[in-house]
Parts: sequence; C-alpha cells; structure tokens
Amino acid sequence: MITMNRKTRATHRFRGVVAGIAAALMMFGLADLIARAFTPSAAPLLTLGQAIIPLAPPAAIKPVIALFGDNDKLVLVLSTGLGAIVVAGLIGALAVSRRRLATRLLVVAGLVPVIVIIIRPEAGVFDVIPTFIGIAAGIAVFVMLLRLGTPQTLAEAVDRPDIAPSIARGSQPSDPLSRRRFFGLAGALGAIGAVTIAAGQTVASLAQDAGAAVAKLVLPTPAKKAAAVPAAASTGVDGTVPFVTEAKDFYRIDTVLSPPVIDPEQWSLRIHGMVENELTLTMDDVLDLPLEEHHITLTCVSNPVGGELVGNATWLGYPVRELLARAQPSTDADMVLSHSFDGFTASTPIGALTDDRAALLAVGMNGEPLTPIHGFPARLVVPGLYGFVSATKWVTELEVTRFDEKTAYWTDRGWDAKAPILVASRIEVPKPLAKVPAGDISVGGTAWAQHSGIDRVEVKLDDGEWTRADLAEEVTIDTWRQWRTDFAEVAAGSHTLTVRATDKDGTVQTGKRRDSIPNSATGHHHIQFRVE
Ligand SMILES: Nc1nc2c(c(=O)[nH]1)N[C@H]1C(S)=C(S)[C@@H](COP(=O)(O)O)O[C@H]1N2
Ligand SMILES: [Mo]
Repeated sequence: MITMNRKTRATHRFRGVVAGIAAALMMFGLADLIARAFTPSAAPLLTLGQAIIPLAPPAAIKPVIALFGDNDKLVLVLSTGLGAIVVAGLIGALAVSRRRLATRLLVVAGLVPVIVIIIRPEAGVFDVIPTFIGIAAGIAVFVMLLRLGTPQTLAEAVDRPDIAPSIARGSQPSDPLSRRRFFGLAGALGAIGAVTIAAGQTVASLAQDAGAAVAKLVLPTPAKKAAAVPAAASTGVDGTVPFVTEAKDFYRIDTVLSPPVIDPEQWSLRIHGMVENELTLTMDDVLDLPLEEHHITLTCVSNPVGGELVGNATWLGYPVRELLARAQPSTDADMVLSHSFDGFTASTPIGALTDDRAALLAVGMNGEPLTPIHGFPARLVVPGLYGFVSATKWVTELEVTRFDEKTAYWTDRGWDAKAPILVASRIEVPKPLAKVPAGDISVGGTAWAQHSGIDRVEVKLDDGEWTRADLAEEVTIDTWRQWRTDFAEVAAGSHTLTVRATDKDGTVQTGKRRDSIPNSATGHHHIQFRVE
C-alpha cells in the first residue's frame, strides 16, 4: 500500500532520528541554561536525574557511588540526557510515517520534566518557565528539520493511504543540496544544544546563589572551644592524609544532584513527635545558644576497606542532648528520625543523642559556616554512628519516635536501621603498587573507632608476624588516629602489607571480607608494593 521505496524510507527515517536528537539537545540545552541562571534547582536534566534516583534499584545505587565517587552526579545527568536523546530519536524515526503523532509524542515527552519539576516539594510557579521555553524551541527545531529533510507531502500522505501511492510515486530521492542543507542545519542546531547543555552544567550560578546565602551566616565565637590539634596527632610519615580534613577535600555522600541552597533566614528546626514540648528554632535562636566546638571523624557505611569515605573536621554546634531536654521526649521513644529539607531521613537511636557524647546540631566546619554540599546552614554530626543513620545534612526536623513505628531513607532500601561504626584501619603510605627504594621503609596510615577510640594498630609485612605500630597522640576518642611503623632493610622485590586495629573495647578488626550493605564492609586493608 505504501509505495515509498525502501532506500528512501530508510534515509528519511534516519533524518527523523537526527531531527529528534537535535530537538532534544536544543530543548534540554536551552531549558537547562535558562534554569541555571534563574532557578538553578529546577534545571530539567538535573530534576529528571534526581527523580530517577529513588526509582533505581537500591542495590545499584551504592555501587555506582563507589564506582564513580564524586562524579556520580555527572554520570547520572549524562545518562539521563542520553536516555532523553534515545527517546527523541525514536520519536523522530516515527515522524517519517506518523508526523502528527510524533510531534504530539514529543510534546508529551517534553512535559515529563515539567511534571517532575512541579511535584517537587520546593517548586515555585516560575520553575517551569525555562522548561516550557526549551520545549517550544525543541518542537520548532523538530518541525523545521522534518520539513527540510523529509518531504512533507509524502509524510502526510503516508498518514492518508488513500492518496499515498500517487504522491509517493512522485517523490524524488533527496538531492545532494537538500541533504547538505538538512545535515548542516541539524548539526548546527544539535551542536548549539550540546554546547548550552555543557554551559548549563558549568555556569553554576548556583555557587553565586549559595555564596550570598552563606555570607548571611556569621558564626559566633564558640562558648566552648575545641583544644588545638597537637603536632603529635600526626606521625609525620610523608604522604599520610592530614589529621584535619579541609572542607574542599571532605568526602561527599548524599542523594541530591545539587545541594539545596537554603536561606538561613528562612531555615528552622522543628522538634516534634513523642515530646512534651514541641519547639521550633530559627537560625538566630541557634546562633544565640552557647555553641561548642568538637573534633569529630565522620564515616560513610559505603566506605570500602581502605577507602576514602571518611573525614575529620572541627564542628561547631549545639548539643542535640540539650535541644531534646527542652522538648522532653517521652520515655517510650527510642529513635529520633531527622528529616532533611530534601526529603532524606536518618534514624538515630535516642541514646546516642542524649548520652554525654558530642552529638551536634552543627552550623560550622573548621571555623567556617558549613559549605552547601556539607549541609549549610545546619546538619547533624553524631560521634560513633555512620553518616546514613545520623549525619543528616540540611536538617529541618527532629521527629522523636520509635524504631517499630518509623523507618529511615536507607532502611527502606535494605540497610540497617541502627549502625554503629566498626573499628577500621587503612594503609596510606606506601601507595598501592608503589615502587619504593631499598632500605628502611616507613609505613603510615589512619585507624578509627569513633566513640570507643583506637587502642592498638598492628601491621604485617608479607606473611610475617603482626607488628605493633606506633600511635600518634589521641585527640579525642571521637577522632581518627594516625599510626606508623618502620621496617628495616626490606629486601628487593614484591611485598604485601596488611593492617588491623583494635578499639578500646577490645574488639579486633575482623579479617573476614564482607560487603558494605547492610552495615559496612569488613576485612583487613592490604596493599602490594615493590622494593627496588
Ligand atoms: N540530606 C542528606 N543528608 C545526608 C545524606 C543524604 O543523602 N542526604 N547522606 C548521609 C550519608 S550516607 C553520609 S555518609 C553523610 C556524609 O556527609 P558529607 O557529605 O558531609 O561527608 O551525610 C549523611 N547525610
Ligand atoms: Mo554514608
């Protein structure tokens, strides 16, 4: 019935695909760029990617984080973009025979990010404008390219089989001039789209927004200062990780693509649930409290053996214990579910927030306000518990409740509800597979067992005996501790080093290998190196 010859049809289909891809690039590029400049959190690629995270199989999320580290967000944005391009390409292919249907499908597909943007809790009416402009530009590109690249009359005719044969018979295989025009224009428009996408990713007017918000928060002088870090807290082995981690080097783990930018004047913390006195604090209320500074090492449950998802900072904040005392929790409560502005939740055993440890509602990190990615303007930091059950960033609510009533974000995805940090140690020097000159060899690293403290670190060279390492001075039982050991006259050739730590409760770090889900990987860190 449809007599368009096969080759012409394939050519046209290919052009339809190209038109679809160029349209998608234009749509996302323009919308993303405009959004980044005015409403950064509503950039469609970002918001779409963000919406995909909760749909992804939980088992797949943490490995992706582990694999791509800090680039996991970029990977997600790129794969979302790629997915959109594939969909648009398919719609483009369809356009050759069903142009009107295809154009409508493209509009519907374009509305998906609009819906995702509107249903966000923090959505504003203007958030959708950039995406609407993007959709309009995308559709214009699509229609224009199809007009140019595939004979309009033919495509329409195929929708109308009654007149198709006569028109199809008249169709000419595309001449070189029109081919050049089509691909030239499609290439140019697609390239403009791709460049605006890249520009949108880098413009990061976000940083400026955040800068203005961060500048509003002036930290008071601590009522209780942390003791200065003694020089003896470092072993001096060249190449070990510094005792205090700068904010810019501090690992980052969260489920948002870009950190929310919260105006401290708009922020508040509500303490509610099973309490006698529900209360709400503003940032001014918090800053008027006698704030304390504490050195605390934070660790992620996803940290692989020997990994880098651990950092140590000096946090400024107010003890959660005091806040809860004001709210007067019911004696039946055994958990505090902390809520973030972004919807994340963490379940912390109430005991860890009411005993004498320095569980903080933190507003400062190493003498500065928190950075946006580390929870500005306020977060929790609880010594001794993995971040996913305690260290809620952008915290807005403390809900006093029970473990048998409420569950937290990661608990719903197969991870533990309570997760105390396990004793751990890692080798930092020499680096894996390093070539070391013959002679005496210095080995150094870090061990941690927050809120118990490190009692002992032992190192093994090849299959030798466990040798006790020298420990650097302990700053507090809530911080990590550096260790070093020196081996004399190590023979040339390939060697392995293994490390294990023991905490002050007497728990020896197990050598048994286990995956990080549900409550942290275990096993001894070991590395290979060569003496030459
Ligand atoms: N709002 C929010 N807070 C969060 C998370 C999150 O995904 N969202 N991740 C938690 C996890 S798993 C860890 S390990 C720590 C990491 O804190 P950091 O990014 O400042 O190092 O934050 C915790 N707080
Ligand atoms: Mo984590």
